[in-house]
This record gives sequence, C-alpha cells and structure tokens, in this order.
Amino acid sequence: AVGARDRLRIAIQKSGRLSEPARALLAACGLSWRESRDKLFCYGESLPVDLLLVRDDDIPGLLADGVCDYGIVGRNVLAEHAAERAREGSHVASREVRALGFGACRLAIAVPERWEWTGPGDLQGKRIATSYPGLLQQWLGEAGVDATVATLTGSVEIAPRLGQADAVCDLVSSGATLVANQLKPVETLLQTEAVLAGPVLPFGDARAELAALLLRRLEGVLKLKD
Ligand code: PRT
Ligand code: ZN
Repeated sequence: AVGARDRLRIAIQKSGRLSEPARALLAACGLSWRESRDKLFCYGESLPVDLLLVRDDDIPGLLADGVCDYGIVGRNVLAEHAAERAREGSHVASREVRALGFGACRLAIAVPERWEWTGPGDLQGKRIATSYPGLLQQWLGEAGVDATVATLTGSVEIAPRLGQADAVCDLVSSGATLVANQLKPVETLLQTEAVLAGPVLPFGDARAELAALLLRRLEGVLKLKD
C-alpha cells in the first residue's frame, strides 16, 4: 500500500514533567534507542519503535497528521485539542488508548480567596484567564454561563492579581501555586494524567503487529505497578 510503514513512531515530551516517566515506561517495555545527535529523534534498536521528542502541545497535531503513530501526553492536552477541533466542526483523529498512572493533576476553576463561591453561575459576565480555552468554553457552554475567556500561554495564576481576569482555569496538583497567588479551587473540569494516545483506526500494515506487541508489554508493566 502507498505509505505503508514497518516502524512505529511514538511522540513524547522533549523536556518537562512527562519526559522522564515516559521514557522509563517505554524502556520498561523493553525498548531501547540509539540517540541521534540533535536528540529530536531516537532510533529504536531492540524493536523498530522510534521516538520523536517534541513540545507536548505538538503531540495531538502530530498524531492527527499521521506523523506519529502514538504519543504520551497529558489527557488535558489531548482533550483541549479535541475541544478545539469540535468547535471548528472537524472530527477527532486520535483517542486515549490507555491511562499511564503518572502526571496526575486536575484542570480547575480558581477564584480569589475572599470570593464566597456559590456555583458556576457566579462566573456570569466575568473574565477568566486560561491556557485551555477549548475545554473552558465547552464547560461554560454546558453550565449555561456567559463569560469572557482570556487565553494566556503562561503565568495564568497571576492574572487576577494583575487585574487581567476575575478568575482562572488552570492545572492544579498540590495547590501550592494557587495559595501563593491567594486563589482557591472551586470547580473541577477534568481529572487528568499522562495517557497513551493513538489512532482511531487500526493500522493496515506491519505496524499493526508491532502495536499489538507494544500494548501487551505495556499492560504487563502497568499491572506490575498497581
Ligand atoms: O515544553 P512543553 O510545552 O513540552 O511543556 P509544558 O510546560 O507545556 O508542560 P509541563 O512539562 O509543565 O507539563 C506537562 C504535563 O504534566 C501537563 O500537560 C499535565 O498533564 C501534567 N501535570 C501534572 C502538570 C502538573 N501536574 C502541574 N502541577 N502540569 C502543570 N502543572 C503546573 C500547574 O499548572 C501549576 O502552575 O504546575 C504548577 C504547580 O502546581 P501545584 O498545584 O503543585 O502548585
Ligand atoms: Zn506545553
């Protein structure tokens, strides 16, 4: 077939919270690599499974374009991509294959500590800063709340103190960052952790067998961990 491939390509985060645990998990599945000089591409040695090291935000797009077959990425990033695609009316090209048990946190609405929170309706007419506009718009729509979404790529938690927003929608794990910014979490939009993302349709070439082998090994490794 045109474009038939006999190697699998997995995208993982180049540097960040998920990089080390993702590599360790794949290594525990028996994979090993010969690293390229620039370390953006790692050529699989023990099995024909290569790694592409990228920004986590690029992973859903690489899957959608078929550049990579699998990706290890936060459910939050995958869900944000899907929410944005749904708004554009385009269909989703990848799905969550398996939760991986690391990188857990939640996407939450947080407001200034002094706010006496009564529910999502409190956000009516307010301005909310976030790096997850797709998921926030979806949640606001379901809650029937009309609010302004301000998309920021970083330093979301400081926005209320700067007068840029009334509330934020951001990832929370320990909650220390919220406390440091005199904010409190009031609603959870999504519980998230690192997931294996993969294709919606099965492979029609040699990758099918390779993918089955990898998923079997992954199940074995994850079972030992619980
Ligand atoms: O460079 P690149 O774009 O690849 O990385 P990134 O900076 O976008 O992502 P990175 O490495 O910070 O996070 C990767 C993934 O880790 C996220 O998409 C989540 O799925 C997951 N994860 C788990 C987290 C956290 N925990 C977390 N605590 N991502 C971010 N945070 C932030 C949080 O927003 C807060 O600002 O860390 C800060 C500290 O959190 P507290 O609550 O413990 O204070
Ligand atoms: Zn990122």
